Amino acid sequence: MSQFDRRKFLITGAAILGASAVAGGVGWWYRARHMPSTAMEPGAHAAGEFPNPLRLPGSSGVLGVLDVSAPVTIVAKSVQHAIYERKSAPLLVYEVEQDGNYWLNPVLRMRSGATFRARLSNALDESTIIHWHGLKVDGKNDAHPSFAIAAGATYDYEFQVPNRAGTYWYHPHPHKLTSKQAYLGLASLFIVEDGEALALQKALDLKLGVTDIPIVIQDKKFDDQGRLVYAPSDEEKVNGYVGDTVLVNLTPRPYFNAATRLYRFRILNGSNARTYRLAFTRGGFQLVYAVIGADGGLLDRSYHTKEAFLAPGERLDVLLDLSGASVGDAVMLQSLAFDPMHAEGSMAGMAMGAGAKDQKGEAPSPHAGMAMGGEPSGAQTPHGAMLADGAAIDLMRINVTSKMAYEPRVPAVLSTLPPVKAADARPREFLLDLKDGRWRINGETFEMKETPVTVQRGAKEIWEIRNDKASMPHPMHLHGVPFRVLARSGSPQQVAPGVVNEQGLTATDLGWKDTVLLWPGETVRLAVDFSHPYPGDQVYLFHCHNLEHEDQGMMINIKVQA
Ligand SMILES: [Cu+2]
Repeated sequence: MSQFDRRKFLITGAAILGASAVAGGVGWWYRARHMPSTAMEPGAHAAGEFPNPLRLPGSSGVLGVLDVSAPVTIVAKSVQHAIYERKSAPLLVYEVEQDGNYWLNPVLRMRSGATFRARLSNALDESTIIHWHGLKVDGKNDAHPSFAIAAGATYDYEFQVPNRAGTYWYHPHPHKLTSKQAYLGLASLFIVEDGEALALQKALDLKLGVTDIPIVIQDKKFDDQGRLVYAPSDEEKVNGYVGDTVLVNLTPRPYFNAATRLYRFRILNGSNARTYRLAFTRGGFQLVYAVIGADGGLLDRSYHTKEAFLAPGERLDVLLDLSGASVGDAVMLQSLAFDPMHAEGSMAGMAMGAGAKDQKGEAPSPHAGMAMGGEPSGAQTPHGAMLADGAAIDLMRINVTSKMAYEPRVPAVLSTLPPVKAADARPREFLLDLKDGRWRINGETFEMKETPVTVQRGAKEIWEIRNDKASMPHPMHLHGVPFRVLARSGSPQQVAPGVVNEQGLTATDLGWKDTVLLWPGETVRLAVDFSHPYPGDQVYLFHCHNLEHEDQGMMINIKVQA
């Protein structure tokens, strides 16, 4: 079956599930639908293929939860750490020490409205700066690359966090070094809590790191010594750098042992360039799951779906109900196969896209690290196997290992989102395209001191972003100013199974957003409100979160004029 046929096949019979708001949640398990033949059956994989316990956020150590009510010093440095095949190798981390305890890439946690104070100490051998992805801050705290500090220097952050509860994250942002530093390890979550979030945790009996599980998905390449390899070719700088080994919470081929109850997964796509088409599957069936939040916290209600695309930088907050499962069952968190659309007419992307489209695909890679058919497309393991962008990947095996009585009671109303007032908003258009091997925004590539867009403070704008037909997917991220996605049009067919409303939005587009994916030929409309409390002009960034694209200059300054 050709890729095109498969695309058609995948959407046959797809229903819009999101329109049904369901209180409770009993029965999601049984409303699973049979998967297309192109998807793998998790039952076909022995538990032994997922031998590594998922790294969970504890009270310290790697991804440990760190409450940041008091000032912290965050040291960006290289450490020796074993990720791949238990081989100790260099890893870049954000390290925090308190009272003799150490956190590496801590999951920072704080209350909405509190003040965050942190000193970044740069112990790398090159410049860096931290960006607090999704947080509403002034320009000085936002990590514009002009604030990057040299090796050995420090930078002090202090800002009130006005954001509502949500799963935000942090990563480096020095110009032309972001992709490498993030890839080599520098990234983690920043969880903001408020009364509403705590009430939901209580209603669902959720505990962070136990039943409320952060899931950071990143694809990497390792060499034979277990060292991370970041060496994009010129072609990979245009297409994005994809790895052959997919890590969840820095764990390759992880398993998670679950009880017969409901789990929350806060999923971050922390990959440089790979998009995932997320599904939970069991024995050849796609399970229905509930999307309760996206980039900027809870949605108004839960939206049921069987799949959702998640592009680099985006978050998806989901509930999976295992209360109907039996001990011995296994569920796979997967990325289903999709057309990566790297070569929609662009010469530069042609090699990769042609490869993906040539896959005959009846039996795509059963799990990360296995060979894919088709042309070479960038990711090559030490053993010569490849994992093309868009390949089917088994991300994590969830083993149901214990029984418990649990009656899920998901509130019918999760939150209240203000209606989007777009009537008198000022329209502004953006075009994403490729010229001479460089991705551009309205014909521009990044110039540190130039501000191609000036917006008045307090302005309400409608941004209409169009991705050229001859293009590839671009997850566009706006700093400092969250937005709402109003509509998506011109979408490729493969988006259809995840669409939840008449505006063409998918569950990933709902609620407050800071990053939005544009497929080739698509147009999205955003409502952006440039009201803020900070004195003076603020300079923010608008860029592609395919980090190779960003570092190659697919980024512009947005000046918010006081
Ligand atoms: Cu891009």
